[in-house]
Amino acid sequence: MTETFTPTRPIWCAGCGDFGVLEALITALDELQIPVHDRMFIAGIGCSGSLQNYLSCYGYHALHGRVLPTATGVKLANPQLTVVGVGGDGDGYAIGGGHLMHSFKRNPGVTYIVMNNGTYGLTKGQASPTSVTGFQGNTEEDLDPIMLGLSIPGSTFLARGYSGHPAQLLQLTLAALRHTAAGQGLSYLEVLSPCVTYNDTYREWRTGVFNIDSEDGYDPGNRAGAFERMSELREQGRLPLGLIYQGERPALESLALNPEFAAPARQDLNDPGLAAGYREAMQSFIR
Ligand SMILES: Cc1ncc(C[n+]2csc(CCOP(=O)(O)OP(=O)(O)O)c2C)c(N)n1
Ligand code: SF4
Ligand SMILES: [Mg+2]
Repeated sequence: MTETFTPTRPIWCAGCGDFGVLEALITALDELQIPVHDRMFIAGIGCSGSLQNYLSCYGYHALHGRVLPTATGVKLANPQLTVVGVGGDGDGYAIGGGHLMHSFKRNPGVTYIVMNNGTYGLTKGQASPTSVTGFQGNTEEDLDPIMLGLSIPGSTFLARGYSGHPAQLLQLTLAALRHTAAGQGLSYLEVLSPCVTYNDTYREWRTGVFNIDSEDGYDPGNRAGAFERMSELREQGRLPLGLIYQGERPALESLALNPEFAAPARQDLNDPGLAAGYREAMQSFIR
């Protein structure tokens, strides 16, 4: 079957952090033995959004900023799929920012990976919501989406990796995929992924990151404690990496779908009760 999903070669600039995310995903999907035909990637618009072309999977390039609602719809239509959303900080936090908070609240069974480079890479380096003050004349404070996630009680998995730390990034990618596969809903993984062409942050991030996974006494199950620690680290100008919060709550699809009926994409279209409705629906698209 794998011949059906022949990936193309990445067209990213040499040194782009997105290579690290791609590598972690390829390894994690193989390690978890997720069949190629069960992988559904929803990609945003941006350099990061081309990731779905580079690994063996089904892929759909969503409208700019609409990764999460599209991925949620896919999961509700066919909960058996491993649904992964991928995109950038512009796609996910600017034009798609409203969907992020509602997705934390809804908790759909989707793994969402944001490649945060603090800029709009594809459109040549404008400021994004995570750009630091002063970047391209930016007068605003940068957004911390992990703290946003912590402030929304429905969120269940919040982590941050760095493409410069590939071993930890692989572990976080595996943990995110496992969280969602266990029926716990949205696993959100932000990856610090430098744009070497328009915002080369390798130098700042090498010293700025702080590994919370190796901090004695840090409890990722304690939301209030996590918020407090994230606030302290932000005050100190540090960028926390690791599993920041993990809680338990059933995924949206297990609450919203009626278990007495097959999910929409798994219904038998030969069923005479459905065939007429299906024909009618198809007919409605024909002028
Ligand atoms: C509706 C709409 N508005 C604006 C654009 C132009 N546009 C394309 S990509 C992009 C932002 C990309 O930034 P990001 O999501 O951070 O991805 P990156 O390229 O940095 O990976 C913008 C504004 C668009 N394609 N569609
Ligand atoms: S412009 Fe930046 S984000 Fe886009 S491929 Fe190049 S390094 Fe990566
Ligand atoms: Mg970006």
